Order: sequence, then structure tokens, then C-alpha cells
Amino acid sequence: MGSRSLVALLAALCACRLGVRAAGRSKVNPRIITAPQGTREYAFPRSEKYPVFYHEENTSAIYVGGEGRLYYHDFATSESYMEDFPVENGGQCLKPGSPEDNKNFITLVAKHGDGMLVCGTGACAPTCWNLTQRQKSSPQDGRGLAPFTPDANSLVVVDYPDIYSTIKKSQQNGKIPRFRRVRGGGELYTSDTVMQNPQFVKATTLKHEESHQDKIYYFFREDNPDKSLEAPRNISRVAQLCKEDKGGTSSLSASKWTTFLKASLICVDPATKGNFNWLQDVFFVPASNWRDSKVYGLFTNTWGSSAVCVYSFGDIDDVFRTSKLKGYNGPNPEIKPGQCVSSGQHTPSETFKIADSHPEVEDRVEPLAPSRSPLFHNKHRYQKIGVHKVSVRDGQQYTVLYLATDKGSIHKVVELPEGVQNIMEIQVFSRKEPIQSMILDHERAMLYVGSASRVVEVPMAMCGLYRNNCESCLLARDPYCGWAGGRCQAVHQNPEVHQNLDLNPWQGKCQKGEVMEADTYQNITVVPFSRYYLNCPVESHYATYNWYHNNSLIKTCNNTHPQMDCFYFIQNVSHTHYGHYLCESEEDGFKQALVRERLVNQLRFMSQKGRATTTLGSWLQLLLAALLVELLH
Ligand SMILES: *[C@@H]1O[C@H](CO)[C@@H](O)[C@H](O)[C@H]1NC(C)=O
Ligand SMILES: *[C@@H]1O[C@H](CO)[C@@H](O)[C@H](O)[C@H]1NC(C)=O
Ligand SMILES: *[C@@H]1O[C@H](CO)[C@@H](O)[C@H](O)[C@H]1NC(C)=O
Ligand SMILES: *[C@@H]1O[C@H](CO)[C@@H](O)[C@H](O)[C@H]1NC(C)=O
Ligand SMILES: *[C@@H]1O[C@H](CO)[C@@H](O)[C@H](O)[C@H]1NC(C)=O
Ligand SMILES: *[C@@H]1O[C@H](CO)[C@@H](O)[C@H](O)[C@H]1NC(C)=O
Ligand SMILES: CC(=O)N[C@H]1CO[C@H](CO)[C@@H](O)[C@@H]1O
Repeated sequence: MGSRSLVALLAALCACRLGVRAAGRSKVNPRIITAPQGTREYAFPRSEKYPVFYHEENTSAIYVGGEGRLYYHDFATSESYMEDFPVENGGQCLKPGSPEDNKNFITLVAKHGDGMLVCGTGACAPTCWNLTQRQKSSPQDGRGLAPFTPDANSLVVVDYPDIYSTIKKSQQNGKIPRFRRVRGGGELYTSDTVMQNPQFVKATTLKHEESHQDKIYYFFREDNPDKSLEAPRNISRVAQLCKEDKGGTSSLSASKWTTFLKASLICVDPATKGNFNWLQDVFFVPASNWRDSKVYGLFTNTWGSSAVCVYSFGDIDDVFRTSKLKGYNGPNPEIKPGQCVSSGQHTPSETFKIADSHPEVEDRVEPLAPSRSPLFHNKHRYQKIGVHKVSVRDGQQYTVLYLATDKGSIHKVVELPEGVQNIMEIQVFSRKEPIQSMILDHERAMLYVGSASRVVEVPMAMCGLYRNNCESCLLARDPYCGWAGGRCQAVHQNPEVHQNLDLNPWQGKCQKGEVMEADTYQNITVVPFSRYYLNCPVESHYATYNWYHNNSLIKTCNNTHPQMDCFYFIQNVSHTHYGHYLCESEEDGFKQALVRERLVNQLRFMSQKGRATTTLGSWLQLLLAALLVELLH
């Protein structure tokens, strides 16, 4: 309990507040979970400076690319192995000197057909290998698939047999970044004039009803050509391309995409008009109808706040199909810019010329109707977003967002009928390492969270965390968990559980007698004139905690100091301090006893087994508590 409280105290330094959009309960603080149960860890044999991670859906294994090495670990069987990928032929760095230069950093690990594609910098000579059942192919030229040196602005999308990439193909500096098709139907790249200093975020392909309409969408930031003082310096964008684009008809345009268009993404808080213009990460949520497929965009602003805005691909497509081109007032050609042509055909050169000189559409992409505003925003600087759809008992689906903070923790945020609620903060790593990667396994409901030294497998359903009674289980409002058979258990293990996710009152769902608590007091001997403190663990920040002494209320803790346990401190124990102490939590009218202690005078109650009044750990806690109170003042 000691270390738990310590971590809780430390975590208190980052106050967790979600700007909950809708009305309803104004509950603001999540439960904080450290080293959650059921997690499994794989530590690399050595730390990696630029690790890359690959996990295939519905498996229990993870691949990690490091410096000259590929690690494999299966969490279910604990099988691990390592494969070496050394620099071939000494590399080709023009001015070796930087220690980064003479190494082969693996930058891409991906499934490609039946094999795995593994690519690395190869000491300025990008190289790829095809790995099939642990058999390495001979090295191949990897230019365009791996950068010359580790580079944060590289994006590779594998949509077998096609591969798209934003990686430079030449070592010379000063090249304008391009979005390319590097494998599959013929090489194509974006015109150098259509993006201004782009920073790529993510890309996806999307199947439409007819294959010639299939699209590629990519998300990026770029410099704002509007340099006025009040204009934001960066704009967040979505770009579209047709998958079957065959390039232009002239020799100059033969290798250029002819279906490129870009639009701005809007994420503005209507209440404050606060603009979240820096796209940090996106997550794609497919749907059976492509128009309903969604993209969850995570944005930050200059003040370090974050917002999540959700867009539908139907809306994005409408903007590209119907909007005017910015700055173009001429007549529209028969084939409109951005329109996909029938299979095997080329975009007419007239259409391409207009699009190439006016690549931006005037309309902007707004978040989903009806609100057209952020799902929520708050004061955290989130780094990554993941979205999981959870099916619950009544066949309904709930959306759970996983947001990686810049402090090594993950917030679990649930979309509930009355608005979003941050129900949990998970401290993933025992040491506070930055989160480099967060991969969701939707089928197995697992998170794979990677740092420079390890990968942790975290179950999304952690129902054992909730105090094992019906009320606590339902009050948690965790879509993964419900109450059945006297246990708080995962919905996927028992679809017959009771849950409390809608706005109906929950009280009727718990039967009397399901709360099984022994109401015995723990006897604790305390010497007179010593100091003593009583500690009640704060498990839910939505509850109020009360300390009673001989049935009289002596202390109340509520949201004032959220992440701190509820202490009651006795400066100098005198005879009136002895007796029964009870700590009770109250949430939504549900009360439960959490701590029962009976302080007895050692002089009268001679026992060798009595607990020491104060241990070193508890003093440390107290000191921190005092420190924290000072800090908060
Ligand atoms: C996931 O794997 C399990 C066991 O290997 C299999 O039974 C199940 O059908 C798989 N699910 C999907 C969606 O492939
Ligand atoms: C790698 O090997 C697999 C299986 O032989 C094949 O399907 C795939 O196309 C290969 N990939 C590359 C890039 O050569
Ligand atoms: C505490 O002491 C009282 C009185 O001696 C006794 O009845 C009770 O069982 C003790 N409680 C525990 C948990 O040992
Ligand atoms: C505690 O109280 C007793 C009696 O009231 C007093 O003699 C003693 O000095 C006090 N101890 C401390 C540490 O304040
Ligand atoms: C918190 O406690 C204070 C005093 O202890 C009380 O006045 C206030 O109403 C409480 N707030 C809530 C939300 O329970
Ligand atoms: C509480 O009860 C204990 C024992 O029953 C007694 O010694 C103590 O004086 C009481 N204290 C108060 C404040 O009622
Ligand atoms: C507010 C913000 O993030 N500004 C960035 C805009 O882009 C330039 C370069 O692309 C960055 O240097 C700024 O920090």
C-alpha cells in the first residue's frame, strides 16, 4: 500500500482534468492504476535509441526493430528470439562522423505478402530483407522504404502489394518531401508545389463501392502560406489520392499523382473559439460502409492543451467532391480535379493542370455532425491516440479512447451518453519512460505499449481492479466490466453481466446481500504521546471519503486534493484518541467501509504482534503529503 500511495501522491502533481462537454455528472478525475494486474512485460536485452514496433492483429507476439537487430517476443508462450541485420558492404555515408551514420537502424517492420519486410538505414545505404519463417532473403535496395539516417518524418504504408512512403530516395539534403507509391502499380510522387514543408502524420487506404474509386488519404501538417501575425503558423490537412492513379500523360507529369487534393481540418472549441491547429496523431476506425468510417484526430495547441475531433470519411469525400478549388474561378472541366477515372485511364491533362496549380479546396473538413466541435479537450499534452469499440451486453457498442500522455501514462476515456469520461490513468512502466508506441489489438482487447527498453502487454479489461462488490463494479462505468456470479468480470468472458453505462439508475441492478464485507476491526496498539495517522485509499476520485471515530465524523475528503489518499493525522495520542476508526466511501448514494481500525492503548493491551505506530514508509508518505499541501497552497 505504501508504494501505491507514494505513486498516487507523485501523480497528484499532474492534475487530471477532462473538459467534459455534456451535462450530467461533473465527475472529473480518473482512477490511477500503477503496474496493473494481468500485464506482461518484455524487456529488450539492451535499450534501443530508435525502436520500431510491429504487432499483427489477433496474435500475442510483438516484433521490435532496433540497431542492427530484430527482436521477437510472444507474450503467450514467452518465446523470444533475436535476428541480426548488420550493415552490408560498409554503408555509403558521405561524411561519416556522426555515430548514427555507421549503423543499420531498423526503421520498418511490416507484413508483406506471406513474409515480413524488414528495412533499415544500412549506414546511409537503405536496405531491405524479406523474412519468411526466420529465413532472411539476400539484402535488397531499400531506397524509398528506409531513410538514410533515422528520421521522424518518415511514413510507410503497406497495403499489399502496394507500398506508399514519404521517404527521400536520395541522400542529398534540400529535397522537398513527397508522398510516393514505391511498390505496386508504377512509381508516382506528389508535385513539389502542392505541400509547403509537410510533416506527415499517418495514412490509410479506403475501399469504395467500385475499385477504381478506392482512395488513399494521408494526414499532415504544413506551413501556413498566410504569414500574418494572427494566422496560425501551421495548418493540419488531409490529402486524397486515387489508388488507381496512372500518372499524367506528358513526359513531365508521367510520374506524378494526378488526383491530389488537400483540405484543412478544423478543430475549434466553440465555447472559447480556441483553435487546435497542430495535428499530433490520428486513428482510423473502419465501418462496413466506407462513408461511416471515421478518423479520430488528436490535436494540440500552442498552450499545450489537447483536443480530439472526429471526422467521417463521408464528410471528407463530400468536401473533396463538392468544394470549389481555392483561387480557381475558371470553368470546371468534364472530369473534375480529384475525380478518379475508370480503371486503366489517365486523368485528362486539362484536369491535371488545374488541380496541380490549385491543389487546395476551399471548404474545410469539420468534425462530425451535429456538434461539429471537439469530442473533448483538456490540459494534457497527449502524444498518441487509439480507439477501441467494445460490444456490451445489449449489443450496443461503446467507444473507448486510449490517450498516451507525455508522462508515460495512458488515459482510458469512455464515450458515455452524457459525454466523455476519463475513467482510468494507467501508469504503464514502473519507471516513467516515455511511450514510443501504442498498438491496439482489437480482437484480443490488448494494448502493446513500447518504450526504448521494453514492451508491455496491457489488457483493456482490468475488472479485477475494482473492489469486488456489485456497486463498485457498476459505478466504475467501465464498458469492459460487469457484475455477475458474485464477481466483477470481463464482458467478453461472460456476456450475461450487469452494467451501468446508460443513464438509467444503477441501484436496482445490484441485489441485496451481494456486498460481502467482514465488519471486523483491526486491533492496532498505539503508545500514548506518539504520533499516528490513519490512511484511507482513494480508489475513485468521484467518491467522498469520511473518517469516523466512535461513530462521529472527524474528517471528509472530496475532490479538493484529488490524487491524495484520505489521511487523518493524530499529532499526540491521548486517551481520547483510542477507540474505533472507520473510513467510508460514498459515491452516488452507495456507501462502503474501506478501513476499520481499533486503536488500543499499548499499556493496557500488551501484545507483541501490535503494528509499529509508524514505519519509515508511512513517514515518507506523510512528509510527501505535507509537501504536496504546501505546493498546492
Ligand atoms: C483470432 O484468433 C482465434 C484463435 O487463434 C480464432 O479462433 C479467431 O477466429 C480469430 N479471430 C479473427 C477475427 O480472426
Ligand atoms: C517476401 O516474400 C513473400 C513470400 O515469399 C512474398 O509474398 C513477398 O512479395 C516478398 N516481398 C518482397 C518485398 O519481396
Ligand atoms: C480486537 O480485539 C477485540 C477485543 O480484545 C476482539 O474482540 C477482536 O476480535 C479483535 N479483533 C481482531 C481482528 O483480532
Ligand atoms: C503530548 O501531550 C503530553 C500531555 O498533554 C505532553 O506532555 C507532551 O509534551 C506532548 N508531546 C508532544 C510531542 O507534543
Ligand atoms: C467537500 O467538503 C466540504 C467540507 O468538508 C463541503 O463543504 C463540500 O460540500 C464538499 N463537496 C462535495 C462535492 O462533496
Ligand atoms: C472512543 O472510544 C474509546 C474506547 O471505547 C475511548 O477510550 C475514547 O475516549 C473514545 N473517544 C471519543 C472521542 O469518544
Ligand atoms: C505552434 C507550432 O506547432 N508551430 C510549429 C509550426 O511549424 C514550424 C515548422 O514547421 C515549427 O517550428 C513550429 O513549432
